[in-house]
Amino acid sequence: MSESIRVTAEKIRKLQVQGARNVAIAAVKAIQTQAQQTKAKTKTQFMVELKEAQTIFYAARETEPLMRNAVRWLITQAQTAEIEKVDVLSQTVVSSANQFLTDLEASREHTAEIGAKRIRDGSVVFTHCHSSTVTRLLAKAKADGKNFRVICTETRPAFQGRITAKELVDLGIETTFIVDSAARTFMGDVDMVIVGADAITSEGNVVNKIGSSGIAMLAHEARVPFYVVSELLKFDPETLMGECEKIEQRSPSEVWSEAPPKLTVRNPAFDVTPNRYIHGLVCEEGIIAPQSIVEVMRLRYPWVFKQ
Ligand code: RUB
Repeated sequence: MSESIRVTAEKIRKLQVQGARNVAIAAVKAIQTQAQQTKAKTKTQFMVELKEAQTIFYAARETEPLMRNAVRWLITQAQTAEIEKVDVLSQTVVSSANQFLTDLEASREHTAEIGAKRIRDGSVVFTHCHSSTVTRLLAKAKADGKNFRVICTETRPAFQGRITAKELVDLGIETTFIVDSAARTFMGDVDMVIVGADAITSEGNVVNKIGSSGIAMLAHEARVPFYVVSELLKFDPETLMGECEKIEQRSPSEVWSEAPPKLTVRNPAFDVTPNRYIHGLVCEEGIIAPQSIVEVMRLRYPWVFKQ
């Protein structure tokens, strides 16, 4: 296995690279590096290397369909290219990876432009965990001259909310930081909730950081619109075929490193927010009903359905 794959997968596993987009970008870049440094002599050997990388990345974090879709797309580009020479195949993977990253960036920009229009002057926005897509949207709203405040959660047990808080403060956005369990206390002060996504199922349910579904229910109770902002490629095509999105179970030691030996500690990384609690899915195609995800995917990314 190439060093770039091993090192990157380890960083992803340890949350040194976190958030669905960053995970996907890191995997794409590592495969690009592997393709550049390949020792394969034939197309068959080259494809074996790519498949090994795929297995390793899929296992690194199991609730990451954006990464899986990205890796699968790269492999298909190499597989279907009528090219046998390894150096030309390598160039194909390198340029396909560049194209994927450029398109992903363009999607985020467009999504941020669309979502920023929903931030009202003088409003209070609530967010949970760290989503680079949410931060981008808020940065765009700020750049557009909107004046708003943000309440963000700490996000136990790995404290990703601190990344959000630092980024927002650096952007000059007035930000209040709370522990996750204070969400209901503050929901009455909030005009809208925006969270990111790790996975979107065929029914339009959204998998995101643990606690998101509870926050969605609190928002529902307080009649506060709950938006999810996400690239469409976080859709998991396996869910259309009956699979449930797997929820990554992380090490109990992240919750309590010196827990009493007989105590059971559970640490699910994500939960599922049912579509009925989601006001809108903000994506590169606009603000859509989460239930329309399959239809929109078939139009925009038909290749996702080809296994
Ligand atoms: C991060 C998380 C984020 C999504 C979206 O969880 O749940 O909301 O991944 O992020 P973790 P982005 O820290 O466990 O990876 O918008 O950056 O893709």
